[in-house]
Amino acid sequence: MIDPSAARLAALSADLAALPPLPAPALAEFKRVRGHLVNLAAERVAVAMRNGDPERWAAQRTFVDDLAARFGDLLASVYALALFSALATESLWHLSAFAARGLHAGAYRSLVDGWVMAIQGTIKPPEGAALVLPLEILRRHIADLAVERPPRLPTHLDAEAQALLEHLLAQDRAASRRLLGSLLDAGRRPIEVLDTVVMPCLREIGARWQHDEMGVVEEHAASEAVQYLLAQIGGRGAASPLGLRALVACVPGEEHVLGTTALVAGLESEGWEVVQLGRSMPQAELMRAVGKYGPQAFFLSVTLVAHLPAAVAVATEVRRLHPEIRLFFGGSAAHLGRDALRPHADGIVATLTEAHAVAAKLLRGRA
Ligand code: B12
Repeated sequence: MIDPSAARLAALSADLAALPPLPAPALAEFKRVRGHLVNLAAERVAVAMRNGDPERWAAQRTFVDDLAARFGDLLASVYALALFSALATESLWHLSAFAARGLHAGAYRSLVDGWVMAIQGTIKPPEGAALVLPLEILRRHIADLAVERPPRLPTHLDAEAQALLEHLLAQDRAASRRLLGSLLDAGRRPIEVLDTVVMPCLREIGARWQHDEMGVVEEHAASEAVQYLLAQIGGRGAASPLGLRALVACVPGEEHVLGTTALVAGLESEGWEVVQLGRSMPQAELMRAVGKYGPQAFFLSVTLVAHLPAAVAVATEVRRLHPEIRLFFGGSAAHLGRDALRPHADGIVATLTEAHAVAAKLLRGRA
């Protein structure tokens, strides 16, 4: 098995990061013909894969069609925000997903080629050439990045997290409640227990499902059991209310909501009053919620790089209409896209504890 060594990934990221932002006419052209490009790229990859491995193609065509379209969403984000290096990490995910379905790196290369050909065939130079440049760099590195099995991101579980995970997997709610209760009764801060014990379990459950180490039933049951615990932690309330109100939501398009549910529990345990909006809703509705609930802090979650332009758009609008609100981003894409988000936000935060600490400090400092 070839492992994508950190050095090779770093080399590709560095090559991509060195690219200059795209000229405005190239961005405008891409935007204008994007729908057409998706169809063309999907057709190209279909032809290449049908010729190469007809059986595999027949079995996986829905998946490949979907990824060809999502690759377009990713490109739109990467182009608009000059986030070229994100193509490296995202391609690792794609290659993993391909490998998990028995599709080799050559199939992924044909997807990238499909996009190169679609762009070159539709958008004339110099715009077309500027748009394909990052894809050509990526293409050269695909063999280096290819893995036979998806890379397993390490999850660190200490003894307490390990014990909780076992209770969650055994569907032993009473035992998981007792374990959490004993940590909290011993004086541990709920938000810290969330960051160091509960969240690592959630990430491990996600990783096991993703790597086929656990079935969808078990994953759902364990994730629901975590949500049950999260509700309990938040519901315990705080010793003293902070007198601060937070709004917590996913950016438009974003369906990965569990991080926000955990954040809500953590903020409540620190005395925040919280309104949670859950998964994706359109920007206009988010803005309506801001007007209606009047939060002092607005926490937004973004997991997929493709949703970063929507994140920037919401942030810009909040800044314009409600400059007094403190705005924070979290979630994996927020960290990849931190350079694009930072000018529009008060902070990009990694943990629940950091989210609370940074926001409370800014708001109380102002009061
Ligand atoms: C569960 C899951 C789903 C569920 C989500 C259900 C739900 N109720 O949330 C469903 C089925 C809806 C889903 C859908 C999709 N998913 Co999904 N999903 C996952 C999975 C397995 C777990 C995610 C999770 O909840 N983890 C637990 C949380 C708590 O961890 P976290 O997200 O890292 O968040 C942490 C911090 O970032 C923080 N946080 C998050 N937000 C915020 C915000 C603030 C302010 C703060 C302070 C902190 C914070 O909280 C956590 C604390 O450590 C991951 C794989 C994985 N191992 O992560 C894939 C994964 C994220 N999904 C992925 C994909 C591709 C998709 C789909 C596109 C699949 C498809 N073809 O439909 C769709 C996209 C949907 C959309 N439009 O958003 C990819 C993303 C890869 C990539 N980089 O592109 C992953 C990595 C799987 C994979 N390898 O392919 N998914």
